[in-house]
Amino acid sequence: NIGIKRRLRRFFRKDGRALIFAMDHGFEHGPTDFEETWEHINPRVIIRKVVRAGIDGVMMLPGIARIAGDELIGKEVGLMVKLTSKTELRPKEEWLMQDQLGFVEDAIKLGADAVAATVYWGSPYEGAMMRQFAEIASYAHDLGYPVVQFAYPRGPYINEKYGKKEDYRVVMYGARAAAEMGADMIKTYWTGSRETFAKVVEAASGVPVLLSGGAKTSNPLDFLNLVWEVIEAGGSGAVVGRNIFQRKNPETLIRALLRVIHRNEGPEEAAKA
Ligand code: FBP
Repeated sequence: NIGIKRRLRRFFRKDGRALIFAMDHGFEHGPTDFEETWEHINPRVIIRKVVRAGIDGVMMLPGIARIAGDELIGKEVGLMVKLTSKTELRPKEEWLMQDQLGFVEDAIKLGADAVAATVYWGSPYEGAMMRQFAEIASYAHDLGYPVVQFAYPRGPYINEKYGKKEDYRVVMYGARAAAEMGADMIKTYWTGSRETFAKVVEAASGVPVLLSGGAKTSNPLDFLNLVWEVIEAGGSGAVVGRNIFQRKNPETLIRALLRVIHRNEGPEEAAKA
């Protein structure tokens, strides 16, 4: 499908890699995620910064795309609109479900280049999220739009059997399940080592696997190092939220991340440039 291929290229450079900024935290975690860098609660402010630093793509929910999507007009930056989420206001047992909050048509009207949805593999609500993803993907694919799966193993059975959600056997399983469902891009957790992440990439059988950033590291070099490991493992880049917007001046780190991702530079070298 040429539409899917063309739109994927709005995120991935010729090298097949991308750095994407994630900005759905005001919904998924709540505005307190922005407490330390409150000026970034205004999506225009942070989006201007990440675009200026050369980011490849931006991921947001439909409402923020309506508010600040015009910041991307005329820029070579892919727009990914995520169509599922959850708040942390709901009862904790329900945190294992993401619900649909918008439709493929909404994303298209906003000028999206891709749509995204989460599946918490292993959740008691896994079936509902699979159906949601299948509906979104079937419709988006018909119209030539790529679909990104945030493939996150999560749930009591996983903790019981594997000890943690980042165990590579479950992350690999989630990535494989996403590929089997027809995802065009997969975002998932770091598994703790290059060797294990390489297995996740292999299990995805050619569907690009991107790192889900995670909590801010106090030393930016640690995060650069993590992304470098992802690239060395065959990963296709990273989708990063807190490690970007929780820093007052994220441009320096973004530029260094782009050097690691697109120029194969090691973390120290990239940080010095
Ligand atoms: P981060 O880089 O801040 O982890 O952002 C990536 C992301 O997937 C966001 O899109 C989402 O809001 C957040 O992580 C969810 O994190 P979690 O469910 O692990 O708390």
